[in-house]
Amino acid sequence: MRIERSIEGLKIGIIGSGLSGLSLAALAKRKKARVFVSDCGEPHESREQQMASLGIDFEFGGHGARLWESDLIVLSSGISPSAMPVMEAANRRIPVVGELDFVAPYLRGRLIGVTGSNGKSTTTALVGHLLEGLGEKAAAIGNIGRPLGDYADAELDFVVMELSSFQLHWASSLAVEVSIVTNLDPDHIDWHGSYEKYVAAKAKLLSMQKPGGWAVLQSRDLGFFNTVTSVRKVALGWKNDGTQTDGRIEMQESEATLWRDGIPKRLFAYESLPLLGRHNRENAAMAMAAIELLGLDIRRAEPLLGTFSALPHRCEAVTTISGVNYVDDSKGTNVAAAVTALESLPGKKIVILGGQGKGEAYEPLAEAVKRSARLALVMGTEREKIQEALQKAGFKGVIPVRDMEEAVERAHREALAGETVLLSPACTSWDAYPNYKERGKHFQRLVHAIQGGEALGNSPERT
Ligand code: UMA
Repeated sequence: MRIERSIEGLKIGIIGSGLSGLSLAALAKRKKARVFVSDCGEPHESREQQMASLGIDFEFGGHGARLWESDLIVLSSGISPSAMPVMEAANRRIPVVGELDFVAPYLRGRLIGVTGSNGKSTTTALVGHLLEGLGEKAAAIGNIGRPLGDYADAELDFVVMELSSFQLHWASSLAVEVSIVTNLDPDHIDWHGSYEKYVAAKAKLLSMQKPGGWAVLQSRDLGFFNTVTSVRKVALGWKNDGTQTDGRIEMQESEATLWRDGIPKRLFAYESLPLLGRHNRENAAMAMAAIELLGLDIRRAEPLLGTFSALPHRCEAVTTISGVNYVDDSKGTNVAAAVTALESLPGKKIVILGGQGKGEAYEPLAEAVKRSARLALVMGTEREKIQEALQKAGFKGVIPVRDMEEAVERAHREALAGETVLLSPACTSWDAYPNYKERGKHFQRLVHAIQGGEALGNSPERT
């Protein structure tokens, strides 16, 4: 359901008081609705202060009677369809709307939507960086950590949105001009119920798109989008597999080229890109293709790639100690991301794996670990499952550890010069941390403590 009319005076209940919930609440308040935020989690001081300062009523610790008086319930980004308040709202026939449908009517400017299993934050940030560098008023927002509601009514030329499968699941209408699906691999299976449903949520980005708009996709993923015929497709591949699409991105030896109507146009030379790995070349090629498809000047955009830096916790180089590189890829929260990190960084790895699982199979991870790691330190609630998969694949270097502190301490003791200690857990952080950023920061603090000569027992506490 999309919100088309004024919400002034409506009783709006917001589920969740995290980043997206607070932003939705502030937007509803600006639009003069009567806003009530309901969060089943523990009371949270800074959120309470923010809501109080905006004159927004709230509750923590459950979803109580006042929520059920709402005329409309709006969901934070990641609320599951099986969550209690969603079921209860259905019983009580209270309309429920997701974040995108609630905010989209207030977004100004040309819309670009980016989704995918991995690389979507980097690609979103890169498109935003290129647009800004070209002198456009642009913002890179959404799942990247900048909640959509904050950009309602902002006077922008371009809005680049990173969209999660959760946000897309709840969306019914979002007419982007160019969509990018960086890649599709299993992720969030527990939330969606199956890989097919996860992919169907992602495919909605194209089916909601403006007819005649452009979609930039991986050649190998085209099959998932067969039923969407209203948009023109550009398929990316490292080899021309002969697939017929409206355009294609050819990833060659040293540069990426976009072909349209039989005419090649160089997107960029790989040497212009300061990011590591083949996956980042694909992300950059998709971002540059979007710039071209929007009708902007890619010749002027190419040098701007050189001033783009890797996002934090995404294959981020932390430091080098005695010839050992420490790399923080805490954002590697699914198997495909960890496999990519393992395979795109040079040399042998000591990889730190584990956390909370998402219902994924670990066999592909085990194969990648076997190929490019010497040791794997496994922790968290998925410890036994990952250990079992690695051992089954015949990998001999599995070491179960208690927590991050023991993992870093052990990795430091075992690593040889020239090797890389890589945190790329293939799991979420939610069994031990509020989010992947805190997990990454904790890893980095521990590494810096070792570098400073501290014994890890005295290292700063996790926050
Ligand atoms: N809650 C309820 N009732 C429920 C369920 C949850 O009250 O039935 C409450 C929880 O107690 C919590 C709040 O809802 O307080 C939800 O908080 P959250 O931390 O899950 O979400 P936000 O802080 O709003 O952050 C969300 C995105 N999180 C998710 O989709 C899980 C952030 O993406 C996003 O950056 C942010 O909005 C701004 O748009 C994070 C993420 O992990 C990075 N995304 C997933 C991913 O990238 O794989 C999709």
